[in-house]
Amino acid sequence: MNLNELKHAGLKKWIEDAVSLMTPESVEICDGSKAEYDRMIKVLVDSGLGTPLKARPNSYLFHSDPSDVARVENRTYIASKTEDDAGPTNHWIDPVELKKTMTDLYKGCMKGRTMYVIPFSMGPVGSDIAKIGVEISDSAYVVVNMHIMTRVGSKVLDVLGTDGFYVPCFHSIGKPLGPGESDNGKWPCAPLEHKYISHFPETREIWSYGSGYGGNALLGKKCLALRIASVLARDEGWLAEHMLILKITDPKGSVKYMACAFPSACGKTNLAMLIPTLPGWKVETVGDDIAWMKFGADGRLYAINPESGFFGVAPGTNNDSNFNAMESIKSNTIFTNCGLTEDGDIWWEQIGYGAPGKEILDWKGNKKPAPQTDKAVKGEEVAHPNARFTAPAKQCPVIASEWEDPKGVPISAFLFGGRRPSTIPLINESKSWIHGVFMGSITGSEITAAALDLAAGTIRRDPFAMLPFCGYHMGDYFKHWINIGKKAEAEGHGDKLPKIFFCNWFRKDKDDHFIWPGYGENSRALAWVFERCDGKDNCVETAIGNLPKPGTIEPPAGVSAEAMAELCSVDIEGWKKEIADVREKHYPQFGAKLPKELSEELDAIEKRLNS
Ligand code: SAT
Ligand code: MN
Repeated sequence: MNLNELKHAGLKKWIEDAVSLMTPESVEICDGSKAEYDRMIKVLVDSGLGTPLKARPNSYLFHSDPSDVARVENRTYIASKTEDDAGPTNHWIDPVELKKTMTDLYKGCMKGRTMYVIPFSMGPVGSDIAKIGVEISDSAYVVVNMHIMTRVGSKVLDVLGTDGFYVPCFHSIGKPLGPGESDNGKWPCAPLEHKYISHFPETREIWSYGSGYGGNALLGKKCLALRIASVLARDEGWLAEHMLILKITDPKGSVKYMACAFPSACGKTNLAMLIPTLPGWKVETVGDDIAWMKFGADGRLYAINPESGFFGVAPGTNNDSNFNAMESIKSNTIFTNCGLTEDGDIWWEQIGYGAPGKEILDWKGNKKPAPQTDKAVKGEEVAHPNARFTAPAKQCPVIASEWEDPKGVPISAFLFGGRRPSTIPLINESKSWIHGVFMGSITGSEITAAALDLAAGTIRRDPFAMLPFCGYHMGDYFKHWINIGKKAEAEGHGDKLPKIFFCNWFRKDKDDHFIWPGYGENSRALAWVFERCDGKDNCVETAIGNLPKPGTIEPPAGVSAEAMAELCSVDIEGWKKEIADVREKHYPQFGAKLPKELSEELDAIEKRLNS
């Protein structure tokens, strides 16, 4: 398709303006076909950026520049009209000033390159929960990743019609080519101080410059599906959340869906694809990272996974930690910053086996002796710790049959969780919707070894696991969650709201050993949640919420009855410290925007703990 065939006048004008500004050598409108994917892969292999993997059909390895290996949070901006709307947890630049700076960077930035126009749908094409974006990018690597992670192509333009709404997304790697110049195997990007990942919430625009990696460049994911979508959700009365969606079936064949939020590195993808150890139970995957939820006519909250692929962290993934992920990446997968073995396969730390052969190529392209075991050596990693796989969701052996249902799946429970070596019980049901919002708002992980400038034992709070992904003031975001509950209650659907839980798979004993085995054994806590949702009398009311009644969760092998009791009890002294930490360090940052319902909740828990 060429530009003149575009039926959407606004879109055509937007592209034409971008062409005049960025001056690419050519423009291609992506149709999302397999032929297009193959052609892009050829471009990438020919330019020396992609390596075909002998061991995995239709799979490729990329090595990025060492300066371009992860999301750059300190170069990520929420450029709302006022700084107060971005809130204390986001970086803010005045939108007029930021657009000026970035327009200067965009001038001529695509010289010598092709401008790809990528129309994509977040969510099944045509679903009324889905949204459309159009990304302009000068990276073929972005095109192939977007093909996997989103629904790309002509069918999206059909839904857009002549005047439909789309989120315009600019992306440039910021590395124009001179005459005759090519990338020659070197990952193109701009230096850190020129990188910008910018969001303009009022005008629903995304402008990204200088990075080709992950969430900085695949703009459907965190930029659109979370930061911009969270603003749309606030304005339109729905929820855009950093949550996996799982389907769970009990031994009698009855089904529930749960949406779960965890900060990074707490095993979200693993939980989404968990293999239950509890006999007769089944877990299937609807999504592993993002959930968009709207109320249905029946008053229940329906969720879709806006993505169509997994962009998962590779190191640590193995047949024990996540068998289904390993199965999902056997073919048709893009790997980034993994090691390359002599027999043409990828390798990473904790993949479950040592590397075959004598030598291995690390993620920086250096030859090293092949590691005999899969243990990580800090600073000497073969794969970068944020190495990733991009794999089609449909390749997951336990993908739920309804994962692309345009109306979504009805959510029965929300789970929040983090890495908390002490205090927080295995599983705890909130007493009310607002108490659940309180739980979400204090989510966080404990720093175990001293990291960055935080002392060991400090809790790094990541409310709702949304801290880097909320496109507006977090205090207003808490209020939005409270309002969702109030609205359902006002409409007589309060009883249909999902129940809210807090879980913790990471409790440790005094010798620093995990008390709970995690992984497949987490199905025991999920089964308890399932039964709570059915109103089963399996809990005891406590000061902090409803905890499992003794005997309702059978301890897995290796967990003593005493340990189980500890996991399911209230640590009064620990909780008093928790409350003090929230009161003194966490909540004050939200200032006047902290909803009074949350400070009241804090007072109420404290009072119960003291009585
Ligand atoms: O790079 S992504 O933003 O897609 C993944 C992540 O950092 O969570
Ligand atoms: Mn994520």
